[in-house]
Amino acid sequence: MNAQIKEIGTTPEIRQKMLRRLITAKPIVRIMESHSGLTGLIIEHTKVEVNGKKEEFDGIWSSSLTDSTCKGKPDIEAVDLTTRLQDLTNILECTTKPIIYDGDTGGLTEHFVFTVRTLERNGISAVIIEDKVGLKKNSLFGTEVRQTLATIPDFCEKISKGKQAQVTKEFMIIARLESLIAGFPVSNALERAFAYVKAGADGVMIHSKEKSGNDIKEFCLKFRIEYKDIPIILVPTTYNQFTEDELHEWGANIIIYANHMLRASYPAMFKVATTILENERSKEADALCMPIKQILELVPGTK
Ligand code: SPV
Ligand code: MG
Repeated sequence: MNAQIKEIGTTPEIRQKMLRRLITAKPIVRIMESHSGLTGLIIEHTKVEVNGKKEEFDGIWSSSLTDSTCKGKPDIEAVDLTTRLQDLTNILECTTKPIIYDGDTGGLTEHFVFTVRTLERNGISAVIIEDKVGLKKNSLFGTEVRQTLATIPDFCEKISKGKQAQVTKEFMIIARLESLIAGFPVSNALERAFAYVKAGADGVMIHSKEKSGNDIKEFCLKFRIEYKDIPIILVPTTYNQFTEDELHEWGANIIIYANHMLRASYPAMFKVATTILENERSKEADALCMPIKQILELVPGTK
């Protein structure tokens, strides 16, 4: 049945609803970054069997970092929604899994309400917006760069205006807490998280670049005392020694692998480029490349 649905594709409505269903049905919803139709296809179709259990990705992360990097632009909200939607459309065309959109700061509240509707119309399940203001810099810089937090009332207003603007019941606005990234303690993140949930946030994403994971664990355990059911989203890029099961024990619902498709492809492409330059021909690069026959058969309908 599932395979049949996949073959005929999906509708924006069916796709959008799927994320909430997965959150209810699964201990951990596993999301992988995609920045192109091709990476979308990998996420859609890759399946493995571990100890007799079939594993696959549940959905797709549309990352501002990888969308920007692919365009040779810095991750500072320089790539606008319209441009990002072009790539997203390629992903929508060849996948059926739910999509979470990285909305950066959400921009001005007056603009964010339009972003919400545009994403909904395209069948996106959720947008995550982060509580920063000013020129946004990637969170993984931490305090190396200026990271200015929004005031709690301002960010609450952005969340509640976004919730009022949405047309469907299912669309989710997830509040991303940047307290730990900006050098503030867990207590600051918790205070904000509680306020954002009261303002209508459908979930919270707590981010950190600390490797130990202690700050994230403390946040999750304390947040769960107050809210049993509000989804917690984690992006374990730096604290990736923990398994999904372990993160679930802390209280997490969604795990996002935020940049791995892009980080995997760049070294592979760079190696091929340097190998061709070093040898002044491509023969030595053959071993590093997919066979021609395989690329021709990769996308159905190419023949
Ligand atoms: C992204 O993928 O663009 C993110 C996650 O926002 S991070 O890069 O870790 O800030
Ligand atoms: Mg981002």
